[in-house]
Amino acid sequence: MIDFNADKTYHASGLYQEDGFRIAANEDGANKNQTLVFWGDNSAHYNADSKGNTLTNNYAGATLTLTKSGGGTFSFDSIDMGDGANSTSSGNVIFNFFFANGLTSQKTVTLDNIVGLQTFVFNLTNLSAVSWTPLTTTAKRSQVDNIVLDTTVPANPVPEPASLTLAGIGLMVLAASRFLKARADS
Ligand SMILES: [Ca+2]
Ligand SMILES: [Ca+2]
Repeated sequence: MIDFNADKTYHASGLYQEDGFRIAANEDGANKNQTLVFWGDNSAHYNADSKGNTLTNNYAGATLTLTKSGGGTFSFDSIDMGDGANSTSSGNVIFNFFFANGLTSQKTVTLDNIVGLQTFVFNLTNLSAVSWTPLTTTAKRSQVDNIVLDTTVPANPVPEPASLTLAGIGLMVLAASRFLKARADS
């Protein structure tokens, strides 16, 4: 789980890495390296995680993209989100999901007008990237925390042909033994 809690002081950046994952800002120009903001203990009222820290998108409409460092597929289970200043602002954030097979999907979530984090569950597998962009006026900044990811889920949970064959042989042996027993009993 990416919890951002290693950062306890205010600072800005354009790239964050934790647990073998990276989150990068897409913005071009002067603001690129200041898009990701850690409010830290000095701005605790902005920080939606009272026990640690979050990652805030500090520029309106900027897209953040999550990938594995060095590439690879992963599962995206859930993410906690709040508005950028931990206020009562609500609004929409659009998620884009990029699957390893080249397909994409999109989902818009609505941040509520309650202070603090709320959890959005996705449970999507075989992803190569996830990006999100705050859309509406009051939520053009957003903060994220507790991103639950899984890299251990098999890329393809369908049984291997070899194990299917073994199961098939097992069934044939069982049927044959029943047939022989039936003959012996008669
Ligand atoms: Ca945190
Ligand atoms: Ca909220």
